[in-house]
Amino acid sequence: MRGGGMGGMMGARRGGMMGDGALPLGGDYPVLKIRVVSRARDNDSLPDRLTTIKPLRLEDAANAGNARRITLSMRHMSALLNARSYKMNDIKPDEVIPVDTLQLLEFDNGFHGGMHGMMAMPHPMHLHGEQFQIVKREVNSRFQNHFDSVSAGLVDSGWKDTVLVMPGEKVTLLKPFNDFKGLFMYHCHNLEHEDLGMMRDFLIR
Ligand SMILES: [Cu+2]
Repeated sequence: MRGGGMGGMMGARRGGMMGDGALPLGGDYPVLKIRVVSRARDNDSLPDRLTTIKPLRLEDAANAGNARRITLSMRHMSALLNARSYKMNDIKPDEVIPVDTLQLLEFDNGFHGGMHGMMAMPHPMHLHGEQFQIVKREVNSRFQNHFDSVSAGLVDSGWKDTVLVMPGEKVTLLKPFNDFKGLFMYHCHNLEHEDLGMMRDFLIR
């Protein structure tokens, strides 16, 4: 079995720093060898319908015309959300959300510019609490090759708790904040990035 896409991109990045033989962006590389040792029969069939998903509606959002923007950025030894690092009990006004509302949020990973080579990183963004739905994914044409390297594997429909935001992208989503007040984290799920501070709290009240 061959891998590619984002792994290939990481290979290219590593090669760029070390100067050794790097994988080209999207290049193939071996990840798994499967040895078939016996024959088996499979009579399983998928149900006609798995589940019904009720689409969230933009017009139901409390801020339909004014998405809460969360800008993703990397600096030397830090990874930031709206230029902030994680800190306990450090809720800023744009991180306060009224309970029982549907919110329009956008993750901006350099879509509006300002990102340079080494800072171009994919961020799998995770929001605690209820699951959300993706409204749209926009790609800055300068970063089209990053999108193309993973687009075949992206599933933007249905309920999500994490969304991959590639360099040069802006992903807009609808997320309900129903029933429970308190602190709800949002963070990059890349372990190195969250350890570098790429994590914040929403205060639902
Ligand atoms: Cu990240």
